[in-house]
Amino acid sequence: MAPVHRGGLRLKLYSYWRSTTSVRVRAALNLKAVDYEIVPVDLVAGEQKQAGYVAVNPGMGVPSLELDDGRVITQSVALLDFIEEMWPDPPLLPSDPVDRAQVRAAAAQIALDIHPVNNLKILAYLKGPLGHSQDETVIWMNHWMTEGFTAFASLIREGTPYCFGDGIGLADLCLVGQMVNARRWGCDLAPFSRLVEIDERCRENKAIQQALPKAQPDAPTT
Ligand SMILES: N[C@@H](CCC(=O)N[C@@H](CS)C(=O)NCC(=O)O)C(=O)O
Repeated sequence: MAPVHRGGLRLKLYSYWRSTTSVRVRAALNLKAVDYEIVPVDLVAGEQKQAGYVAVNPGMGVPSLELDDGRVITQSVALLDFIEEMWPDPPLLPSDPVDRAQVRAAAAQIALDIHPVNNLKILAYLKGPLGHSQDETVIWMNHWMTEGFTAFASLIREGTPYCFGDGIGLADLCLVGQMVNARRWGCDLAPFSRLVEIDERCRENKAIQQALPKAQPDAPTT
C-alpha cells in the first residue's frame, strides 16, 4: 500500500541513490517526517533520458516529485521551497527576510554554482565530445567544489553548530549532499574543517542518515 502523507498527499519521489540533488530533497522530507515513495531512476543506465522519464521531467534530471493528482514538481530548489511551504515544521529557513535571503544565498552557492558545472551530463560531455580524460574531469570537479566551498564557508554564520544557527536548515541540506560528492571525488577538505564538522553533526541526525546514498533502496548492496 502506498504511504499516506502528512498534508494528505501521496508523494512519489524520483530519485537516484548517489545524486546530491536527491539527497537534499530526501533530507528535507525526512526532517519534516513526510512519507514518500521512492521511484529509482538509474542515471548511470541513462534512464533519465528515456521517454517515460522525460515526460515526467523534461530537464532529464532527478529529483522530481509527483503528487497523487499527477502534478509533478521538478528542480530541487523549487522542491525545497515547496516542502518548506507545505510542511513548515521544523523550519528550514529563519523568519527574518534578510536572514532567509542569506540562507538561500549560501544554499544557492552549492545548488546553483557548484552542482550545475559538476553534473553527470557535463562530465560526460567533457569526456566524450571534448575528449578529456577521467583524471582531467576529476580535476575539473574538485576545482569548482574548492572554489564553491570557499565562498560557502564565508557566507555561512560564524560559530554556530549548523550553517546558520542551532538547527539544520536549507544550507546544511545542500552542504550534506555536496559533501557526498566531495568525498567521492577526493576533494581536499583540509581547508574546510568547519564544513566537515557541520556535515558530521548533520549526519548524526537520523533523518539525514536516511537521506544519504547508502540508505536508499537503489543503492548497491555490496
Ligand atoms: N537543477 C536540477 C538538476 C537536476 C540534476 O541534473 N540532477 C542530477 C543528479 S544530482 C542528474 O539527474 N543528472 C543527470 C545527468 O546529468 O544526466 C535540480 O536541482 O534538480
